Amino acid sequence: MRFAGFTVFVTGGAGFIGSAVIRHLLRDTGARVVNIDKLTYAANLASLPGAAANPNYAFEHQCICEPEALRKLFEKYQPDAVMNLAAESHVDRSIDGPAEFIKTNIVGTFNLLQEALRHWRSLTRERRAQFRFLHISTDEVFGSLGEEGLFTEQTAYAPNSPYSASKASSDHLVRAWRETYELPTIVTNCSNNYGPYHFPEKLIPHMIIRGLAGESLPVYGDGQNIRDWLFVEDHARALTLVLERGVVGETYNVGGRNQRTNLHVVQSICDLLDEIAPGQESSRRRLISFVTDRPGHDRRYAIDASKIERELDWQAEENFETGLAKTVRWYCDNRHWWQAILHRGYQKTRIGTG
Ligand code: NAD
Ligand code: TDX
Repeated sequence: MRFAGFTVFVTGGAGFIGSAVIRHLLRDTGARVVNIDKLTYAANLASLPGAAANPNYAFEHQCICEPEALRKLFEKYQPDAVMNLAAESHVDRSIDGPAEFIKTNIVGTFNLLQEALRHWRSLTRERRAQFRFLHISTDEVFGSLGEEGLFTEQTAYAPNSPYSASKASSDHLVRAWRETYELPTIVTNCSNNYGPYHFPEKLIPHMIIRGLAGESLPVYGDGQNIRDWLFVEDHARALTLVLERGVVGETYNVGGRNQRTNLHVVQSICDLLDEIAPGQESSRRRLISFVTDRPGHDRRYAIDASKIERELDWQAEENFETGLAKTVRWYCDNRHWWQAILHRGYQKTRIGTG
């Protein structure tokens, strides 16, 4: 069985992508998983149903900005790999309050690298050769594309938001720890994820939840910004493949080849909601309203995923239409999951206008 006898640290495992990675590891592999999470506003242990009772799972309520406590976790669990998904992840929040992004995304990654390095140096030669530090990054580090072209692993970094600048910084640290100290690191850069258990501040769940309530659907700017959508479970599979077979020191772009304008995404959600959850007197498309643009709003992201497809034999299984239909249905069938977030005080109001 894959990863049998392996202990994997997943930081940010109570978040959207981290929880998908843990569900996949526990369901499909023999890995022992340690979820290290600070439990910020974006975390939700309800995204890991059944995990607490699984003998291959442990949870550590821990911030990655605390090096001594991290050191104790490395000593306690003696991991074979670290998958770093702990981050502040929302661009609009980074516009209003960049400090947490600098702390977690840059300083937190630095601490994790330092403690991973200390641990790695203590291992036997054989275990040192197997050890991996997989850092999960974003295509936003590459900046914005014009009408043509795709991001490749060779594209130069040009981050435009406090969020993407903090991610770019952490990617550079990870590279430097490989080049300078020989820590076996790999970086992945993926496009916009979507799917079940996505925190309601992000475009797709935001529109589903507001659409269900018959509320206005705020599209930033002219709605012609393009994102390249990746179903979160396809991403989780890609990450464990990179962990298993990726080449140390390399970077891998992960994307689903699903470029869509934001307006198209929101219109598709309206049409799916009309079908799955009828009840509005006319099409929910009438709820769409164009609002003030996001400052520094990147126009287009698009990933060339041919390296991971070719070298690691990974393919996205969902296209945007099948993945979006599954996602809308999931939010309709699992209202308790997101209603609990609203009850905890999450406001669906506009932020990040500068
Ligand atoms: P998320 O916001 O849903 O979850 C982040 C998790 O990290 C939360 O559980 C939170 O509690 C935890 N966390 C935050 N600060 C922490 C700290 N200081 N110490 C420990 N835990 C902390 O994020 P996500 O969407 O799951 O993103 C995961 C990673 O993937 C991030 O690095 C993000 O930059 C990257 N990424 C996300 C997307 C996307 O579309 N969601 C796309 C590309 C890259
Ligand atoms: O209400 C909205 N209206 C709107 O038009 C919201 C919340 C968003 N948008 C637009 C802005 C973007 O063009 O939709 C697009 C997607 O927005 P977000 O969901 O905020 O995602 P994005 O800014 O593209 O970043 C996401 O993908 C890359 C993740 O949040 C990042 O963590 C990841 O790195």
